[in-house]
Amino acid sequence: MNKLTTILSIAGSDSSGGAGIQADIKTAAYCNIYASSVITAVTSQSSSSITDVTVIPSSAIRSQLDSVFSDQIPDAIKIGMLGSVENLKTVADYLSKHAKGIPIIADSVMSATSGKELNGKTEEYSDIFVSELSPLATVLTPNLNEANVFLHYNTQEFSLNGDFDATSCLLYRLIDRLGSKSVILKGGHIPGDNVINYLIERTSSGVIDIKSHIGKRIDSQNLHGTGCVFSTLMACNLALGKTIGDSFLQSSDEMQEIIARSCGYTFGNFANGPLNICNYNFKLHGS
Ligand code: PXL
Repeated sequence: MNKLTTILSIAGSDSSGGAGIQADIKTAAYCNIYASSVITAVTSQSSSSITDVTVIPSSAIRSQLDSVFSDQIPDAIKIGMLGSVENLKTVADYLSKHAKGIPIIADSVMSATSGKELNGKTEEYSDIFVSELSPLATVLTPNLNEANVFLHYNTQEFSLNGDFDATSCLLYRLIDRLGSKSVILKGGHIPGDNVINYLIERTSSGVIDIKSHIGKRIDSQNLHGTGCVFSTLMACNLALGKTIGDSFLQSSDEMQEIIARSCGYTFGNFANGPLNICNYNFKLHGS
């Protein structure tokens, strides 16, 4: 009998169900891939705010990892919110010993849309992320704000404005600083009529390759968890053995489709509502 294809999500819980581990498991289900999970933190949040973050102790992170790996080595690993520098160090140490050759997709999530820091002090966390975790990563998926934090720029300094030379320059600096095999700069926060995602990759021949994916910007109030979904789509596509370049193009297309089908409802206080990740025929009140 054949083995299941699996991904592992190492991430925080979002009580609103839109982001974090809840989004990751739904995304894997949408891709017909089995997901196991290592929970790093429990957030109390609604679609508009986070009121509490309880960080899971690193001993429990290690024992969850041991349990998952005792069954089967995952085909790809997605890393989201880790909650603390200690958890970051624990995960990096574990994966450096046990995950050689497995695609690792690290979403450099630093704060929620509300601005709340998700991993303790962002400055300290991002520097240790760069020294310990990002060199292990196959793909990193920062948005423009996170890219600026990694490079110690302030956000105003690097706003891009669709300038191709400025974008290439930023991509080269990012991959150089982060030391990962590739970096995807997500375009959602970069102003413009289109959303342009960029991939910069060190290829096996040692050449640096840049690809872009251009999608139409969709006006939606339901975008909570988009970053989590995108990085999990990447994990699923890599778990299926696709190249980084093909996974990038396919995940960007899938992300567009998910956002496009998530516009026709409201949720909660008309804040940042959730996505329809699984293409469910959601029941709506009053229809
Ligand atoms: O989207 C970033 C993110 C990741 N993980 C968890 C979150 C959030 C944002 O709210 O709550 C658990």
